[in-house]
Amino acid sequence: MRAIVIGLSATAAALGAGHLAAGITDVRTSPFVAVGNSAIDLVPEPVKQFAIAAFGTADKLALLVGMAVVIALLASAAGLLSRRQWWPGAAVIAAFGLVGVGAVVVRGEGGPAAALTALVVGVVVFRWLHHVATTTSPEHPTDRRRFLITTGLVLAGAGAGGLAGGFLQRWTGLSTSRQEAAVRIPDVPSPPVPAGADFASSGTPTFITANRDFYRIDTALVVPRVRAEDWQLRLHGMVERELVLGFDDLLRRRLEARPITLACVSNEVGGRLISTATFTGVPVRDLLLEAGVRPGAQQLFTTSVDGYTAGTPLDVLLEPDRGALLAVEMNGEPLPVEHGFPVRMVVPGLYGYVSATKWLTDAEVTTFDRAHYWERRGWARQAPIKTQSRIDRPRPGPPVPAGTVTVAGIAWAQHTGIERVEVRADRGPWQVAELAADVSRDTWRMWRVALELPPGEHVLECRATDRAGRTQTPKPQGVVPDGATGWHSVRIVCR
Ligand SMILES: Nc1nc2c(c(=O)[nH]1)N[C@H]1C(S)=C(S)[C@@H](COP(=O)(O)O)O[C@H]1N2
Ligand SMILES: [Mo]
Repeated sequence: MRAIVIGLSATAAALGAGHLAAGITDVRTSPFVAVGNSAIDLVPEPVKQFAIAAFGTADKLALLVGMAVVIALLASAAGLLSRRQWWPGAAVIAAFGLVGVGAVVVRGEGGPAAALTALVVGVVVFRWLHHVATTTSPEHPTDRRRFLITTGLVLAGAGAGGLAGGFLQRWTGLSTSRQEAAVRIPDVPSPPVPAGADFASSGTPTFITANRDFYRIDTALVVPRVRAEDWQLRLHGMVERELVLGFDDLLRRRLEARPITLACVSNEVGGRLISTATFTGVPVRDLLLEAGVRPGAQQLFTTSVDGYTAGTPLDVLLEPDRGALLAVEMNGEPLPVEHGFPVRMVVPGLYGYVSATKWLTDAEVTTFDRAHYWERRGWARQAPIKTQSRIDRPRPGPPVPAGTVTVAGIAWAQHTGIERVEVRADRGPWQVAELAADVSRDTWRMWRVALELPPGEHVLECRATDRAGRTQTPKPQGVVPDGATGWHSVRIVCR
């Protein structure tokens, strides 16, 4: 009996802690829900049909009840396994925690923090209660009381944690808001990405970066939580008509979808702060024309809910074919919270810090007199993305077989396009690389080339030339104030 109580209490503590951690840190679902969602995905179609037929709209409830029963059984089993030593039961709880971590990670539903918290709390509490139970005797009244009080405290804590987590999640209501936004955002056809757009088989990234792999840069200690229903944008300043738009007002306008490669000015030569997604949103130009930009205005000064600011030149935003968006979707789903839900800006061809304001809430048409966040900290006011390239394979590491070595990587020159990539080994002659299918001048371009390399150490270098005829300068420059330059080089050993 005590054994079962221990198993159930520790599991309750784990779930409560997981729920609380999800409420505090995680932006989508608690580990319990993630496991449930995975169960839904894993269940074979006929069983799903049966469940829907049998339980109707209560099928989700049936699943949750079913899960609760399974968990209670596992928890009891964990307790019973541990009548002598503490660790077999703890191992069962840890295994279940790992399933939770796996479910969250595989589904890309935010970090594993909440599930890990649940795992750790479950194991620690289990060990603790087991210790209390084995050092007290059920016959002795004070010992009995001590065990009951400890268990009671654990259960109360679990309940409070679970309630607080639920409250936090409802209070911010973000997951619901995102789900509802997904339904409200109209389907916008985006140009299909052709099959040969990447050389992932040769070691380049995939052409489209999955949302969970997309690089992330911001100054936010805690990710701002804005529900779509509460979102508002004020477009004001040097305009004829000030616009105040809610999320649905935005959705009533013309939406476009297209792949865009974002890059961070802090990306070192060879760095990873570059990713590509299909963004869906309202053209910034449409909104600027609607508001009517007054003569003399120079920049669109955008502010996020957490006070971050960026300044984007109006002549860029007003170019008829620039394609800057107030984006609401990234790869077909509402923006992930950490990527700016519900609305962010993206401007092809400009580094993120001057253009890609996340959690956007204010846009002022103004002059360059107003300095934006990074400009005040010594970075350039204007920052077009520099033509660059990177070697992805081979990378320094264990020796690779000598002979034919395929060198592959990426090149980018957003809004201009890549014309040519060349690669050389050991300062020998440049060899022109094969380019992957051309998708758009606003996205990166993958390349590869086969080099003949004898055994020994080699230095590989690459350089890109864009469609404006500019070849990457070999001159190394750091990321401050407007982006790094220089050729990416990789030292490898062939054997
Ligand atoms: N609100 C806000 N928006 C921001 C930033 C920020 O710190 N806060 N960082 C910018 C920078 S420097 C970059 S490179 C891009 C990164 O966008 P991502 O995190 O979606 O990749 O967002 C931009 N937008
Ligand atoms: Mo950045």
